[in-house]
Amino acid sequence: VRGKDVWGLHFSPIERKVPVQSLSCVYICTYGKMLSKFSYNRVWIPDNEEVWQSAEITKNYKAGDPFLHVQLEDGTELNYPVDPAALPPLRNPDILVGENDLTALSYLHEPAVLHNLKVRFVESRLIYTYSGIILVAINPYKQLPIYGDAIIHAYSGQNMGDMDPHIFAVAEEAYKQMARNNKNQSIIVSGESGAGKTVSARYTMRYFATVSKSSSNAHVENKVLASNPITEAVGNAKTTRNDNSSRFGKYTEISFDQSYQIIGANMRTYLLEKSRVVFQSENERNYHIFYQLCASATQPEYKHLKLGSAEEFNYTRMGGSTVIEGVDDRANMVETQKTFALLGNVFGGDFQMDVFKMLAAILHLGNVEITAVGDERSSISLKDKHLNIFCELLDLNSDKMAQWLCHRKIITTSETVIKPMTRPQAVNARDALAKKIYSHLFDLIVERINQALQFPGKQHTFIGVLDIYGFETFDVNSFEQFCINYANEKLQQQFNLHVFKLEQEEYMKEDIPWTLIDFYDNQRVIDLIEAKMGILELLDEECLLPHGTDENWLQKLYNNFVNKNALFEKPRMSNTSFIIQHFADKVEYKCEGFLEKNRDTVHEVLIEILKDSKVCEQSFRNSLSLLMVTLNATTPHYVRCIKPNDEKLPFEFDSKRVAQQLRACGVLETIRISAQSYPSRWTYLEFFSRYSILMTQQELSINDKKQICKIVLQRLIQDHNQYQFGRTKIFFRAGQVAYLEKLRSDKLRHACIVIQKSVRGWL
Ligand code: AD9
Ligand code: MG
Repeated sequence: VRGKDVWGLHFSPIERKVPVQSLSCVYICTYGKMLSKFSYNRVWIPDNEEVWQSAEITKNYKAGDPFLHVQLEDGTELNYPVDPAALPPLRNPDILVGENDLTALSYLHEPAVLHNLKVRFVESRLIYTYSGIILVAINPYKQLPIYGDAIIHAYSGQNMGDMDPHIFAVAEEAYKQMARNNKNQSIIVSGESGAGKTVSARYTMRYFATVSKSSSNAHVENKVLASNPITEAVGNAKTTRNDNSSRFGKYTEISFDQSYQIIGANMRTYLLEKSRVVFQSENERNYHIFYQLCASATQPEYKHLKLGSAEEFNYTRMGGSTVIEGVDDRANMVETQKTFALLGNVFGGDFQMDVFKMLAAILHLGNVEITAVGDERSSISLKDKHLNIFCELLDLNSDKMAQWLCHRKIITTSETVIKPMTRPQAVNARDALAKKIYSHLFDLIVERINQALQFPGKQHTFIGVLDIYGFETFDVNSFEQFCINYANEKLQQQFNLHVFKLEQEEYMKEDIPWTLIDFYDNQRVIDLIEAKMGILELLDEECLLPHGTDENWLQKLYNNFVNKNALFEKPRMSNTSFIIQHFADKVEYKCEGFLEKNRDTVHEVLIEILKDSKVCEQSFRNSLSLLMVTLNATTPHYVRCIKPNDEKLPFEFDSKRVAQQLRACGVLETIRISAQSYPSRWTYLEFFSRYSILMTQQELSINDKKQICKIVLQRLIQDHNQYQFGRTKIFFRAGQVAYLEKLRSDKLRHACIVIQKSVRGWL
């Protein structure tokens, strides 16, 4: 038995099976005086700082009273105003606090979930907790000794419920289900920036690499793991929220052969943040690889790139600071090169040099001086040092380049006109080119990684690991947030359907009549975005109009949806934004730039098709629907990462921030679904051992334990809709276990008084 005092005890499911009568005697004798504390008339009331605070009801509440008489934990007594139709949520009995599965709580609501996570994280330093089929992972911001090979081996082959919650338990479950059912699996990791998605995804991959090491292909698992530092070098950057923030989404499929050994991997990437190549906000950096390269500029092999310190280039110095505390860019360049080498021939010397040339070319392009010539024109000197290096590195004609950057070609039906561009237009064109080169380079690297991870042998099954941006909302939200939030709506829907299906299966297995649960269905938001004449179709139409503008498009949205679709609103004070009620939160989007960014993707497709006529990933929308098809064909496993505070402090729990994320990542939604069905499930044996104190001698004399449980429960809870008897388990509606616990504690208290009296008499 762990815990500080008897009322703060944490029982794991296994410990709960200890015959409780024998323990309760010890409790009663030792802690008899504390029993009066053991009551369930405690509630949660909203609190500005902590989101919720605990309060004890000090006077019986009569139905309809506008006040609840409560005492706060600091002793303050108050008449708390309540809505008689919606009384404050009840607190769970202490025995349930610290549960390693949130859905085992009897009262299922936000304060209960928050409190449970806080107790585990702050007091017991446990970062992992289940919430039904979700693993909630709270970022500890501290290296913990829980990821070594010994721990991997401890989880290998074990059942999820027998071990403490862990990212390795999820990986093991996916691996086991793949082998048992011969079915592809997915691990879907989500959470906001800095919450720990990439770290979690890496650990799952390390788990597979360790437990399913290939015996025939040497180093295949090392190569699979090597794909992470490479994609992080070119796709991660320092942001104000995370020093190593992934600026793209990634789905890595790890392939296994018939004996479930790793035989390779394949990755797909989504929505690389291209704008970062040419613009970084204060205290942010460009992609790591640029700084690694600049830090190595003086090395002989990079001399011809004519680079210098990152301070010398517009594209790397814009954020103010070019260094990250604790990060040695030069040493990391050595690591990047080693990883390239590890990946083999496809990352051979020539290819590496091409990559570095392109990266250096981008930096030089950013330093090309564009001067205004009057109000209408701009020009670039043919002597511009950076223009010449740029062209030299990419083997381009500098005259043409100077001309092309400052002029644009307009083709009409009758003629082709060359039009000069203003300086801002030319700067824009230069930046667009830089972004284009970088995204091309990124795709090229991903393509090569995929080549390097193909090995002989037929893929039998795979486990996909999805590390994607979570739902986001900022002060100003644009097209990028719109795409990310749309992707999250799709993932949430897929999640809801999956939970629904699992519940159904469990009920069937236990021979319980299936009652339909009212699910929150986000299909209506998805329709608003993607259906015919929805937001995206109107956007595409506007993009095709010769004089289409963001404002005209927005006007069409207003005309089509304001007062017609409850999930769409026009902000009162703005004519340039719109609000969507997402499953997680309301988000206000600014329309500026939507057309250009949407066109960009379309335009790029055309270029891509022309270049190598490869029809794939024509746009984010298509790649998203492809991802959904893949995910739907796999058995999903969910990891929700939570960032506990914004200061990156170890084991600091900011309740407000956590509550906000629990709402946004669907954890509370699962809780809501659980609360509507039968959240607590006890085997007959568990029920028997815990509640035999409530059984009469006559009931206990019956031979069949299952029968006893049924009789007792029918006597204790008259409303038979509050539980169901399954084949091996009893299913309880929310609140019922708390009620049984109260009956049990009353009985214990009574027993305690009897014992105390007799002990006193005996003394
Ligand atoms: V982003 O959306 O890509 O900006 P992530 O991926 O969610 O974000 P990341 O995994 O990069 O966050 O974690 C951020 C930092 O938190 C890491 O660099 C670690 O310093 C820290 N972290 C995250 N998880 C753990 C952990 N399990 N143990 C210790 C952790 N530190
Ligand atoms: Mg990340």
